[in-house]
Amino acid sequence: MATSTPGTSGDTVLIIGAGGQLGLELTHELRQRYGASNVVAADVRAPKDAETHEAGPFELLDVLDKNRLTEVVQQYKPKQVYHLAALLSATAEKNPKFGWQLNMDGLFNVLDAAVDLGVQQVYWPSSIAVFGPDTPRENTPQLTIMNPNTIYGISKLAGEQWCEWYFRKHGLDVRSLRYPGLIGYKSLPGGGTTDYAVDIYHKAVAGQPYECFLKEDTYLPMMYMPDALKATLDLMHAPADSIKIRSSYNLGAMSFSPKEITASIQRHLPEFEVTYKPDSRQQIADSWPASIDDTRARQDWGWQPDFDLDKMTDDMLLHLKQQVAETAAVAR
Ligand code: VAH
Repeated sequence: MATSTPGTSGDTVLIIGAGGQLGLELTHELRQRYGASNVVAADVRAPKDAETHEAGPFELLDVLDKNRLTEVVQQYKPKQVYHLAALLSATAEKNPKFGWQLNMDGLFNVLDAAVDLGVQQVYWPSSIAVFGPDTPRENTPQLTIMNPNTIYGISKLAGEQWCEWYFRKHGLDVRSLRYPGLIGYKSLPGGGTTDYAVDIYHKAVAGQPYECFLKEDTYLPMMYMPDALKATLDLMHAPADSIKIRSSYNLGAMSFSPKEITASIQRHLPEFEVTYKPDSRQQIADSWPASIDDTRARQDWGWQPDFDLDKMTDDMLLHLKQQVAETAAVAR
């Protein structure tokens, strides 16, 4: 089935969870590419940033409300739906039953609406959280032992299998990536175990010390947001017959520890200090891979990251310092 590129003939794209860390950045990126009026942002609460609200259409949508979801899909007839709404790892551990409900029933509602209402493509993010403590931690393969021990990871692993089932049984073109920890300057993360790697930059730019909730030598796979956006759109634009994995692709860019990101920041801010006070998120981090083998993504649809740790740090600090200066100018 030929799929038209959204935004060309006025085709629309719907982003569910547009207010989240990835959703906000993906909304901005897609609006630049397809035209703001063709990208509908939807979230359970009104967006904090004016751009998402003012630049293009916004709909209040709780993805657990099937009738409201049907209403929005029938109104805009999107060619693509990006379903990003979920509870992340640390939050879901504190609220496991709702975490399961939102991550699973939300996905079912979107998959069913796509099949019933003729949505051409669905994107759904998975995570390295699908791996568990007995998964090989170094260069974790695409196919390996998968015994996640967080509700978030269990829901993402189950979701991957459901996406593959909807592809096999209904022919739905649903695509997915196992994101590593994502780091960006445009939006604050919410409830992730990897979020220390965002918080640390904000503290450094504010001239404050940072107390890290993971041990200094905790290696985790990470990715700068521009690379995550590039991978997502490369995957969604790839020809359908090049997508050989319909559960979810391993995706990697770099791995680092809190000690290494601190040293990277200190290249610019030598006075910056970090202390370590591991909390419950340490156990989650210890159950995840240290590095990812994403050979299949590179082979099937040409994945290639652009950012390493120091290049990300240079860009993050540049933009965060600009944000601080702009905020100060407005305050004057
Ligand atoms: C989390 N940022 O920490 C997410 C991500 C690999 C981690 O899925 O829960």
